[in-house]
Amino acid sequence: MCGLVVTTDDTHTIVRIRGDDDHPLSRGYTCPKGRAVGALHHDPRRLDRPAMGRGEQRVDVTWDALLDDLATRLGALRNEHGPDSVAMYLASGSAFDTAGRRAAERFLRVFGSAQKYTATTIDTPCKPLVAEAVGGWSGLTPIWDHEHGSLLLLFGTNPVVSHGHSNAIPDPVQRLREFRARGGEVWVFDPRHTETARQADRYVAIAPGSDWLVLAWLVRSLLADPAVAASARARATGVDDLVAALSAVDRDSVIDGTGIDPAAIDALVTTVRAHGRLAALTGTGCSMGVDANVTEYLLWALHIVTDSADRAGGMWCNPGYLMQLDTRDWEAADGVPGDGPPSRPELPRRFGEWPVAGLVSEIEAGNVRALVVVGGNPVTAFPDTARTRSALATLDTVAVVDLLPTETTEYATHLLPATDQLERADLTWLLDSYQLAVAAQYTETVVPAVADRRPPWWMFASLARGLGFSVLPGDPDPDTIDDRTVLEPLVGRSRDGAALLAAPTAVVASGAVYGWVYERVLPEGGWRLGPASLLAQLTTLLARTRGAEIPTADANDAGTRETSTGLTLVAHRRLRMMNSQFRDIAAPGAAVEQPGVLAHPDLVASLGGVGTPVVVTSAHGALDGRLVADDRLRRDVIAIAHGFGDENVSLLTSAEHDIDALTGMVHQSGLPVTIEARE
Ligand SMILES: Nc1nc2c(c(=O)[nH]1)N[C@H]1C(S)=C(S)[C@@H](COP(=O)(O)OP(=O)(O)OC[C@H]3O[C@@H](n4cnc5c(=O)[nH]c(N)nc54)[C@H](O)[C@@H]3O)O[C@H]1N2
Ligand SMILES: Nc1nc2c(c(=O)[nH]1)N[C@H]1C(S)=C(S)[C@@H](COP(=O)(O)OP(=O)(O)OC[C@H]3O[C@@H](n4cnc5c(=O)[nH]c(N)nc54)[C@H](O)[C@@H]3O)O[C@H]1N2
Ligand SMILES: [Mo]
Repeated sequence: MCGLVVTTDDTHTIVRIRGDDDHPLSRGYTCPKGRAVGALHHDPRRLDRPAMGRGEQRVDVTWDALLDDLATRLGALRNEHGPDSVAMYLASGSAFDTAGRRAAERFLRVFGSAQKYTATTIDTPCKPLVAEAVGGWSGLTPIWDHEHGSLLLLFGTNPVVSHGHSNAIPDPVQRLREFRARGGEVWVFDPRHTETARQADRYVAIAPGSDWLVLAWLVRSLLADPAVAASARARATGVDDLVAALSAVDRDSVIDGTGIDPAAIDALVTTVRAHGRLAALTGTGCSMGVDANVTEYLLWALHIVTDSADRAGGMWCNPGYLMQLDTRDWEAADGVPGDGPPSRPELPRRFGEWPVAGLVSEIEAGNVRALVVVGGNPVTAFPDTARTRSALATLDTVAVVDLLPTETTEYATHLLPATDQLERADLTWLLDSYQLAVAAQYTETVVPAVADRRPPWWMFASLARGLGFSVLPGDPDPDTIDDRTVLEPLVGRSRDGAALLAAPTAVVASGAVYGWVYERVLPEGGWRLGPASLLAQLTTLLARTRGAEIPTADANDAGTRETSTGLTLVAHRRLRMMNSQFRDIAAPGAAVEQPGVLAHPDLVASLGGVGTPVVVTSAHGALDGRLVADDRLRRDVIAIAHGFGDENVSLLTSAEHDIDALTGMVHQSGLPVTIEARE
């Protein structure tokens, strides 16, 4: 998301990387991962040659040999067991490779397989779900109107480290400072006093899993004003259903359930009323929890009730420089999911894919016999690590497209070395709707590809030809074209293709635009504020709140020396990593992140001090780790970042239990855990 200036010498060695001062969105800023792409390019462990076989049997082969063998196997499986015997997992590493991602998706579609899996259902399916249920189209991504807004509420997101969840926020500290310098007010709700909380006007140490209660109280309080309710009815259907459901929320249960100081709750309601319009964003702290869908639903309700949705000073939806969503007509979707995969019929099929939670059982059941992984690391990312590993080991064909060896490439029977960010031309296609402006960037190849690394679009185009079909328009011979040829049709359909190709950095067509969602997308009658499935989940959460307790700030004071219960595990990101990437690659002279179980210093002391080896146990598994003191955390919370190999937090999650019924999302944050010192 950040513009980089890369300096090379005449041997194509990367000698320097810095933030691009002329980039209109990142303005000279880049995070440590950006500065490390040179080290990634030159890393001696990089996959340089196609290889086949596992373990001792693995040998380097030619591209022809690998692609012939893979095409023969996939073709035979399709004939014998049907196209659904071949599955594909597309993940983070493919999200920033526009040509490769599109070619891989098209390959699977034309091959005819329904077995498509992406990282969405282990990250954030609540967002497309709610967009579809409330707005009629899953592709609506609300973006903070940072130039015109005056109030920003952040729930379970830490953009100073992550640079945003579904909003791309490069240069986050400066952005927040500018917003506040113009009179903007920022509130951060997080069980950890985060790097972002340091930039905020108000920090609220909320109990994990209780964001929905704050939002429920806010929406209820606002709708209690008849004038507000009347204006909401003019924009939305279902307002009265929502009001009825929220009548069960009272101030005391909100204070109890969130652990928030009553004065802060009242101040929040007053602040929201005073500002009128606002922007509120969530991240994985909400999207990975039990209350994910309800939180997101109430967040949308808050925007709609305050007339902040698709309006200046609130949230806008970015139609995109490349996709130009505001020039199309959309048919409202009904939100009804398709059936799950045969071994897990209860899992919902949404947005053309099945939840990741179903892939391992599909392999175990013998339905999936070959897996193609494109830029993903299922062994660290999927729930229930041991089961994922065993399932992968049983497959005769696992093709992995990656840059580096990972826990997952151990299981590869076919290893396909890809070109990296500096070795390929690219376009900000999947970021199009997430940007803070209507903007895009096209970049040429910086250095030629090293060794036998190839662009993934070339791999899928060649593989398709071996199977008798094509994934590229006009069926060109992949050996005769380059990245630019593949990207040109997308450039040509953009707002101004010539400007995009000519610009040395990103081009901005405009800042926030409003009103196109009302005009083009909204179903008859406006927003839908009373979708039955979400109201039902809200009602269930409310019933649970009145029946049982949610841990509050000091619930953990009973922690003993050896064990501590009443703890909740939360998810968080690390500055120098991107999931499992960059955990061992840094810019020259910089350090890499170390794994650890983050806990409040009092808890750390009660368990034996910093560095004590501990076992963290959830309902589904156990993890061995070492204690790290973090005085920013609530006492009843521990935090473990995702992406480490041995101290892998996915040892604690399950593909079978704790799955959201509407999305198939694996619960990865807000899990009850215990922790004890290891002997
Ligand atoms: N540096 C870096 N950047 C990244 C990534 C990375 O690994 N490293 N990963 C990328 C990816 S794939 C993603 S999905 C995004 C994620 O982007 P974010 O969601 O912004 O990042 P997180 O650090 O996971 O922020 C989650 C926050 O939620 C808090 N939290 C946990 N539980 C709760 C809760 O119940 N309620 C509330 N209110 N807060 C809670 C955590 O303490 C944490 O501060 O980041 C992307 N950017
Ligand atoms: N328990 C638990 N589980 C989680 C999470 C959590 O917080 N807790 N977080 C979840 C989240 S938010 C996400 S997004 C998923 C992430 O799940 P994944 O996307 O599967 O995980 P990554 O570790 O990002 O793997 C990306 C892979 O792509 C490779 N890669 C990098 N660049 C390229 C490229 O240009 N081309 C190709 N072909 N490959 C490339 C990298 O080397 C790496 O192996 O995990 C989820 N799983
Ligand atoms: Mo993610």
